[in-house]
Amino acid sequence: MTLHATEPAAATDAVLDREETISRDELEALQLSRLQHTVAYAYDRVPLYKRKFDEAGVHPTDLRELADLGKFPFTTKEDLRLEYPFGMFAVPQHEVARIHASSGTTGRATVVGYTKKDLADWAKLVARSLRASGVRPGMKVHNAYGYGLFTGGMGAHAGAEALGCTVIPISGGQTERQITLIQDFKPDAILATPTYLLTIADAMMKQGIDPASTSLKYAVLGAEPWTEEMRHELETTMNIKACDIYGLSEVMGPGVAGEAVETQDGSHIWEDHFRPEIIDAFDPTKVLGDGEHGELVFTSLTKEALPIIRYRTKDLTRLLPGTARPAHRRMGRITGRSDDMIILRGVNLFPSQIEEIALRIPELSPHFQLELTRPEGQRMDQLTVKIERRESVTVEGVASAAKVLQQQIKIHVGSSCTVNVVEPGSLERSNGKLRRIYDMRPKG
Ligand code: DLL
Repeated sequence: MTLHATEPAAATDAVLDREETISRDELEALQLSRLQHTVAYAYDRVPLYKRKFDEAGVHPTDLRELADLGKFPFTTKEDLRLEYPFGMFAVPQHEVARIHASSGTTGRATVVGYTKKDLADWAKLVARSLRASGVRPGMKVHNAYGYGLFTGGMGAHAGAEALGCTVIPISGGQTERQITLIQDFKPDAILATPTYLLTIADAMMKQGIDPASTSLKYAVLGAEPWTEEMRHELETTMNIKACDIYGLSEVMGPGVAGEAVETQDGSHIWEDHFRPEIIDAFDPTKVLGDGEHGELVFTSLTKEALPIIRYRTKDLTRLLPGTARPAHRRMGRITGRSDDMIILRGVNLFPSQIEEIALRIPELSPHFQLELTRPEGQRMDQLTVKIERRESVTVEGVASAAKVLQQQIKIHVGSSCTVNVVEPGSLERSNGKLRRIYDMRPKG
């Protein structure tokens, strides 16, 4: 493996925002005053919140301490859909400086808006996340998140600019061109989804370029679930430090939480702007304690155009104490989204579990798909894991690797499945958020 001439800058050389270094007590006092403001602001300005609070019999004045947040009703994606397009906005349209939206592949798009101040806060938090992940002012940043209504491209772009970087706004796709620009422009950092970075590394190898030989030193990856095993894969093949960045459009976009390169132990949630909670996904009246697994819920503390109260993300994780930024809690890796969970004969399964297991088997690549079928005349669903072998593996090697994968899935997840090892390059490659699950069961 090639070592770079310039070693990563020491993580301690950065100047942090004041809010990154305050005490937990000071942070919670700030959260309470911002929360009281936000809840009253949402109630006064957004009819949906007034209606929901009134129905639940709560009033903004009931919020006296942070724990009182649990009395307020949740907001869901469905609420945003019903209020399509601008019903959730708390400011007149002329104060909305930008609009983003989800793709809307499964129903109506969800639309979000930002005032000028919201955009400045967002850029500040993305800059904070990038800096935590090792990116420094003056570095060249190759931004391969998709530009457009998706928050990834423009959100990451504004953050990198705010940090003082030179941004290369390539967007997602056109992988050959990405590789040319990485070689010619010599960026220090790359921003992409983990599976798209894998696509880039793979395409480099096909062209005879060693992915470890580029100028890249840092990657800031998010927008989809990924595992420690995938981090190891990308860090070793590309000779980079890879950190996580988390976010969602309804709450802001990328930069709700970001990971520190010196600890690489999960993203710190920027709690001066968002109050997180973990709830029991099946019994949402139960707010869980730190360390317990459940569904992540967010309340915005500073947003003007789209204040969001107790938004149910459907992301499953847990809250952990802060480390590199002690006052800000971390989130554990996201196991998956509750709506991406496969229930196979009573056993719950997430694609990330398969990624974790498969990447520990040296003969198998990180390229896999999960196919769900229900064969004619049968009532039982079947899971087939289609996974590419590594280039270097023999036919005998493949047969035993398939068996190991099948056994490991049975042991660690509890599901029986079929494993189909396929040729390198035969499965669809990611351009952004990768689809892992192909549900071919008869509808209805
Ligand atoms: O994906 C925002 C984003 C862009 C985050 C670029 C990071 C980097 P949405 O399209 O609204 O926004 O999708 C949000 O993506 O609820 C999670 O399920 C998933 N997700 C985002 N970041 C991560 C991550 C953007 N680091 C949804 N790990 C979220 C796991 C993630 N899942």
